[in-house]
Amino acid sequence: MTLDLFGSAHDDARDDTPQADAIGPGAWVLRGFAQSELPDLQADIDAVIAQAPLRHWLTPGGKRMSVAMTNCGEVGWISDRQGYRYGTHDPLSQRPWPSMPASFVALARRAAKAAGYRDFAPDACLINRYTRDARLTLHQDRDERELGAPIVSVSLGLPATFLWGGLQRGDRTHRIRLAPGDVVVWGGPSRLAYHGIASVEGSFDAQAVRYNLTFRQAR
Ligand code: MD6
Ligand code: FE
Repeated sequence: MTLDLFGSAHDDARDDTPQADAIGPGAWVLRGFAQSELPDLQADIDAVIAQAPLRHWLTPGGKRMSVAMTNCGEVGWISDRQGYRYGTHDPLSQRPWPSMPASFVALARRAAKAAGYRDFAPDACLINRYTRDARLTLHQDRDERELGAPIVSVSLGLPATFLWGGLQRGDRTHRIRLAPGDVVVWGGPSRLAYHGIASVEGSFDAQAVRYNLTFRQAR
């Protein structure tokens, strides 16, 4: 299910973006939306990682996640034996998470607006690094207090296959290829849709990775 956007209620998306694919009610893939900013975003990612290194969280069940993660913003997403939650401090350093770079905030707000969500004010940005063998199984993003705000997800680096399902775990899933610069925005009736990353594309460069920035209004 990938519908092109022709004169829907979301005129902003049509005006501001080269291509917006509706993938569900209130859910859009903004193709190439962050394309021109990729080098600047990567530099800012590297600066955050220098302060708060990527790490592999344990799931509550005790499994090491294959995706490496860190955070910036007022709160960061944490997983360990105690469960999933948001916290103001990096458990590795006991220091507050690095602040969210201005470039991140501006992009997230612009993308949310293009998808019809005004006044998006992210307080959490999860940075995910996927090597070629990393996966993220189907899940809902439901640890945030403000479920009225959308999720904004930005892809950099290697392309990946995004799984997009419905509100029930058993609903059929669609496979959507995400290229660097693509931005997915989901909110409204799709805010609790199941999603995941099935695979990351290979590359001749063994060092190549995919990064994903996920913006939320967590508290
Ligand atoms: C993606 N990421 O990488 C989508 N959710 O394109 C997620 O859905 C996600 O990476 C929760 C925690 C980490 C994630
Ligand atoms: Fe997610």
